[in-house]
Amino acid sequence: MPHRRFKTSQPIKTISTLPDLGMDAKHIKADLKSYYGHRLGMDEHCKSVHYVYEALSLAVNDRLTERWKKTYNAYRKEDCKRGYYLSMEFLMGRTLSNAMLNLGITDATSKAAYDLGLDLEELIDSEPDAGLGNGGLGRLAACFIDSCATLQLPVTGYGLRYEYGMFSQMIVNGEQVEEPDHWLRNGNIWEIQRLEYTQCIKFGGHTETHEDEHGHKRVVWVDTQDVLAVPFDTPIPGYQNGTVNTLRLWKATATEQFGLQEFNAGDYAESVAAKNGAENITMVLYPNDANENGKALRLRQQYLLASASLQDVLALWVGRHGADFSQFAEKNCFQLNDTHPSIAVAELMRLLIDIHDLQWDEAWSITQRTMAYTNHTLLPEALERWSVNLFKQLLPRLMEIIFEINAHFLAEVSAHWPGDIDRLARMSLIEEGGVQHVRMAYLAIVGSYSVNGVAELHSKLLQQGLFHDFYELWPHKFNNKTNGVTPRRWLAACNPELATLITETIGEGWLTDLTLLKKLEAFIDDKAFCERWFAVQQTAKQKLVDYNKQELGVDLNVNALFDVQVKRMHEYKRQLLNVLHVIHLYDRIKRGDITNWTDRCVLIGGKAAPGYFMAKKIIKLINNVANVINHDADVGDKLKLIFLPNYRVSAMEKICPGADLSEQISTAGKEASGTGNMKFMMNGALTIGTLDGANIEIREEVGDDNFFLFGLTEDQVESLRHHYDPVSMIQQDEDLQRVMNLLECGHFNQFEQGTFDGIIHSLKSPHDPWVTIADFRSFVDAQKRVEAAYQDKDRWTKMSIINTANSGKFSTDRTISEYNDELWKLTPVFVKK
Ligand code: 26Q
Repeated sequence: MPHRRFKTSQPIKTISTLPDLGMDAKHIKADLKSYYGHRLGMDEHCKSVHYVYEALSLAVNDRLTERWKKTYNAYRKEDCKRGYYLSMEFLMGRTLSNAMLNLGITDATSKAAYDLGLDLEELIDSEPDAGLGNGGLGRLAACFIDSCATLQLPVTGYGLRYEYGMFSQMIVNGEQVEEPDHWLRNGNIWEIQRLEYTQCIKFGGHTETHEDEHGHKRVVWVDTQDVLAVPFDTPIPGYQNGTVNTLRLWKATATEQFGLQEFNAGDYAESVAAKNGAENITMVLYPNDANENGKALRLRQQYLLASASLQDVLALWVGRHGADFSQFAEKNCFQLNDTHPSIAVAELMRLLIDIHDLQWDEAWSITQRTMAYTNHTLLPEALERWSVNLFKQLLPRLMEIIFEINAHFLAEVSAHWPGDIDRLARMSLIEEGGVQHVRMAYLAIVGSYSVNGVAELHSKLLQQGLFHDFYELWPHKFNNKTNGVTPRRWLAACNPELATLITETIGEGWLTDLTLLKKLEAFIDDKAFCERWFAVQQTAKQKLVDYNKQELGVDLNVNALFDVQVKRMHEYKRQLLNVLHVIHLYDRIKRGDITNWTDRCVLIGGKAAPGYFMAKKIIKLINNVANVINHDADVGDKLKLIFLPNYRVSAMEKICPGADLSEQISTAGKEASGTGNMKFMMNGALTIGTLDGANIEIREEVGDDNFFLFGLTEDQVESLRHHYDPVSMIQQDEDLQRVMNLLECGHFNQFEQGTFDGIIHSLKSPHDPWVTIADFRSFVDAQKRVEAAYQDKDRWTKMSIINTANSGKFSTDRTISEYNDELWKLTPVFVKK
C-alpha cells in the first residue's frame, strides 16, 4: 500500500540528471552561501551559529547524496548478497566533521570557512550529538557501519529513531540530575524521511486458525492495534571511496485508523490523543546499559525494530524475486546486536509462514541460515527475559511461534541427551518456576548459525559458562570477534595533529590499513621524532585543559599526569577502586609522604542509569572527594580530581587525545570487551588495567613492558569468592586502613551524615561481587610503576609511541573483515567515483 503512494507519470529522467558537485573550496563556499541565503532565508542580521552550521551541512550533505544514489544503484545492479545490522542503538555522535573527512573535503571546507571569516571549529561544536545509545554497544554499531562503508560492503544499519536520546547529565550538589535530550529540536539535516517505505506493525489482538484450500493449517493474527513504522535514512560514507551506505531508523506513528473507535463515538480529542499511544513507542531510548526487565514499552520497541526491518528486506526481495525464497538465505544475513532485536528470529518465521506461505521446515532453515547473534555481557542478571504473559498479550502470534520453536528444539536436545531432564529444563527457551519467562539469549542462539562474544576471554567464558550447554550441542556455532573502533573518528578526526605527524613519518595508507602503524616503532629512538610526538601530546593535553576551563571553570596543570576513566558508571567497572586510590594519594600528601611526587589530575566521567542507586552514590562520592581535595591548600597542583559531567561521544573526542593514562580496571571476567580502552591506546595513552575483556589483547599487542597490569585474574576472582574477607585485608594494609578510616569518619561528607554507608558496607562485605578491596594493594603498586615511568619523559614517550604503533588490531576494519570473511561472506562492491 504505501509503496504506491507517490507513483507519477512525470518524465523523471529529465530532472534527475545532474552535473557532479565540485569538491573544492570555491564550490563549497558558493553552495554554503546559497543555502544560507536562499534555503534558510538568512542575511547579515542573523546572530545564530546554528544557521551557518546548517548551511554548511546542507552543502556537505549534497555531496554525500550524489554518492549515495550511485551506491544504491550499484548494489541494485549487482544483485549482491546483503547484510543487515540490527541494533536498538546507534550512538552516532556528530556527523559534520566525519562527513568532511570521509568525503575528503576537510581542507577545502576549512579554506571555504576561512575565506568567509567563519570559525569552522565553532560550527562543528554547535552540532548536537545523535546520542541514540547508552555506551559501548551503541557506539560499536556506529563504528561498524563506518567500517562496512569503508570496506565497501553492502550493509544497511537498522535501528530506531528515538525522539529523545541518552539523557544529558547535570551535576547538582555532587549528584546526577537527568535532563531529557531533545536532539531533534533544531531539525536534523542529515536524514531523509522515506514515507514510501512505511511498514505496518501489529500489536495485541488474538490468533485464529483455519485450513486453507490445500489443507494446510493457517494462522491469522486479527483484531490487532496497528502502528506505522516510518523510515528515516541517514547516509553513511566510506573513507574516500565513493561508497555511501544507509542507516535506516524507524519512527513509530499512528495509522489513520488509530483511535477510530473514539473518533466515531464523537470523542475527537480523545481519538487524536490516542495517537500518542503509537508515537510513544519511539519517543525515548531506555537509559540502562544493563537489563531493565519487563517494561512493555521496551518490548514494543524491540518488536517494531525487528518487524519493520524484516518486512522492509522481504519487500525488497519479493520486488525482485517474487515468491521464490529458495535463494533468500544465500543472499541475505542479519547480525543481531545482542538479544535486543532477537525477536527477529520469531518474526522472520511469522512473515515467511503466515504472509509468504512457506512451510515450517523451509522457513526454519532460512531463519537459521540468515541470523547471527552477538553477545555483549557476561553478567547473568543482564540476560534478557520476558514474561510469557506479557508476550502473549502484546505479541500472541509470536508467542505461539516461540513455543513451537521450543518444542522442535527440545526434541533435538532429547535426541542428543536422552533422559537428561535437568538439561532440558536448563536449555528450554521457556524458564519455568512461578511465572514463565522467555529466555531471549536462548532464542537467539537456537535461531542463529553464529554466536559470538566480543573479545577472546569473553568468548571463551561464554562457552565455558553462560552458554555451556549450547556449546556442547553446537560447538561450530560459537566464535569470537574482538571489538574495534573506527580510526577515522577516533584518530584522524579527533586528533588531527597526531594524524599529521603519523602521515609525515610513515606515509599515507595507515587510515585504511591500521596495521601499518607498526612502522612507527622504527622511530622510537629517533630523537627529533620523539620530541615531536611529545609536543603533539602536550598540545592535545593543553586543549583538554582549555576544554576543562571553558566547561567547568577549573584550571589543570598541563604537566601533571592526566589519569582518565570515562565510561558508564557501574560497580563492576570499579570507579570506586579509582577513588580509593585518589584518597590514598590525598592521605599521603596530608602526611607529608611526598618524596619523588608525580603531579596527577584524575578525570572521571560517566552516566549512571537513573534507577541505579549505587552508581549514583559513586558519582556523589567522586564529587565530594573532589571538593575536599581541590580546595585543600596543602594539595595544590599535586593532585586534582575532576568529575566530567555529561560524558558522551563528542566529549570523548576531546578527552582521548589528551589522556596520558587510561584506566581499565574492571573486575576480571566482567567487562565483555571495552572499546574506550582501544580509543585511548590509539591516541598514545598507556593503560593501567586488569586481565579483562580486550585489555588482555591490548597487552599482548603492546607487550608486558608497555602496559601496567594489576589485579586478580578471572580464575583467582572466582576461587577467592569462597573465602573473601575484605575486613581482614583492610586490617593488614595500613594505607588501606587509613583510606577506609577517612571514608568511615565522614571526612568527605561532613554535613551529609551516613550518605556513603551503602558504599562502605559493600566494600567491606564478604559478598562484594566486585572484590574491590582485594585489588587495592596491587592497584596502588601498579600506580607507583606508572609514576616512575612518567617521571622519565623519554621512556614515557617511547611507551606512548609503542601503544599507538601496536593499536592496528583494534580497528573495526579488522573486526568487520572477520565478520565478513567468516560469517557474512559479502562481496565488496566498487562504486564508480
Ligand atoms: C536491555 C533491556 C532493557 C533496557 C536496556 C537494555 C540494555 C541496553 C543497553 C542492555 C545493555 C545495553 C548495553 C550494553 C553494552 O554497552 N555492553 C558493552 O558492549 C561493548 C561492545 O561490545 C563492550 O565493549 C562492553 O564490554 C559491554 O559492556
